[in-house]
Amino acid sequence: MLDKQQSAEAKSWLLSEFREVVVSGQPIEQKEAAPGGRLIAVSNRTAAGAESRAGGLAVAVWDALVETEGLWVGWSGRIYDYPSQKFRPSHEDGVDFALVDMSKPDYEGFYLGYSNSVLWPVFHNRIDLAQFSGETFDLYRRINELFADGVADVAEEDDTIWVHDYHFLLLADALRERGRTGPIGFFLHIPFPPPDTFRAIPDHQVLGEGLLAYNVIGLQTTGDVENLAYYLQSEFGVQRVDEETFRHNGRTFIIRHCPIGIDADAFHAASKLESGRAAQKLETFLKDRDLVIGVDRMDYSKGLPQRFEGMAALFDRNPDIHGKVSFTQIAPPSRSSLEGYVDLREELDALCGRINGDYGDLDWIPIRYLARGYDRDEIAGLLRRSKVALVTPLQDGMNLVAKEFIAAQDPEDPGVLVLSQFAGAAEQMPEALIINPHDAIAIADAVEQALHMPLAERKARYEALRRVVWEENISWWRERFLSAFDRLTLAA
Ligand code: ADQ
Repeated sequence: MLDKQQSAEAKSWLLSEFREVVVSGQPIEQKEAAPGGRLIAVSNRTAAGAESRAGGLAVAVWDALVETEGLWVGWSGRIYDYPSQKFRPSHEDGVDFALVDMSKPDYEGFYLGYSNSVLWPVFHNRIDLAQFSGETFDLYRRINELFADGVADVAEEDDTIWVHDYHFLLLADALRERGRTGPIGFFLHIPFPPPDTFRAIPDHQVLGEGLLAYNVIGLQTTGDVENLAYYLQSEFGVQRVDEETFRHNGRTFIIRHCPIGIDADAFHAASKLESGRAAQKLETFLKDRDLVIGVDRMDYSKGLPQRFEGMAALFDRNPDIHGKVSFTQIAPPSRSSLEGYVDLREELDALCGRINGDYGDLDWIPIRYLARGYDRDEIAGLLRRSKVALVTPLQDGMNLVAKEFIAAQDPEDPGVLVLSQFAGAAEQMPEALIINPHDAIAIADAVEQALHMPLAERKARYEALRRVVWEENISWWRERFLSAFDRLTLAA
């Protein structure tokens, strides 16, 4: 069984006493948060099995739970023909898990359907790609209830439940229906869209009410906070008490801007260790050319075709760099059974072929595009070897690759980050070369500027970016989110 005692010892940063939550002098709710409460993370994908620790969410939550010996509730990653409603306990490298298998119809309706064919596109400003359907919404709601049952089975009232991402907008509501009054927080890894974009979802009010059942909501940027705040105020008459404190129906909750960070020390160390291996592997292909790199999941939000067009514009306008600069894009396919993703793959294949055909030579391939994953350490080494990183999503909650690129650099000879104004990271990283990812010429100009940037300017930009990546790292993020629960008490 799950070892609650063991997990309980490592959560000193959690709520630690009985509390009366009070705002403006009025008691608004009674909450029991006794010593012994632990952290329970809930997310669709977990990091059970080392091979699954590559995605942004997996990496961030794994690091947080390892440090605190927490419990992680989620999907096992397995799909079966029969329904499964039992969460199975397991333990791995200091973290307890409770995992559930999914039936094929549930996976298709909940994960591929509502989560990734409605919420993902709408939240990334692509209403045109959304496939609204009452049927998949019902499945979404049912899986949120299934998870609520799983969490209710393992959670004590004094545990802090930390729910992750758009798959579980309705989880707190379902837990409240099951009688839970203890603290529940929610962190959204993707952007929260402008209110009218969110309103395009036929069930937006149910989702909005679902969010109101959380005590703490964490979002990546101040823009996301304003979008959600404005939506809740205008749709439900929620009252804003201060920048991050809100009241509704006698309850108080916090919406806090919590930009996610990385383990900068670990990434930096890996990049130093691995840069030799990366150099060796790249030698034949790269020779003494400058490397421009992109590392992304293959997703339409990442702006990959636009980035390829930007590189084509660079080669078109600068014949003198032919043979001297190479662009490598690493892009492992994800959600590849969905239409938008199939189209993207075809578009990238065609673009890459065209650009190499137009500009390449017998001894030079302008664009290398690798549709596969690499381990984190190898990515760290590659980022260190790169002169320029292109992080140019059309919309992105944060984008960890931007921070990883900075963490990987040699302080004495740092590379230059070209960053989309629509990545959440742009708010914290204004010293990058900020561009509009829809503008191929702007991308080309920024890469040209980066390739010619004097060392002193590269160092000055790097130093400013380094500060934020190290100071606002993964531990800072976790503490910033969890300390919002204390703010509920302090608001008295
Ligand atoms: P993602 O959309 O997955 O995450 P991102 O933030 O870039 O995007 O994180 C990707 C992670 O996977 C990085 O750590 C990166 O190094 C790794 N990765 C990418 N390509 C890889 C490859 N080919 N092989 C191995 N590893 C690879 C979501 C949101 C983001 C938000 C994160 C965290 O969409 O906006 O930053 O969650 O909150």
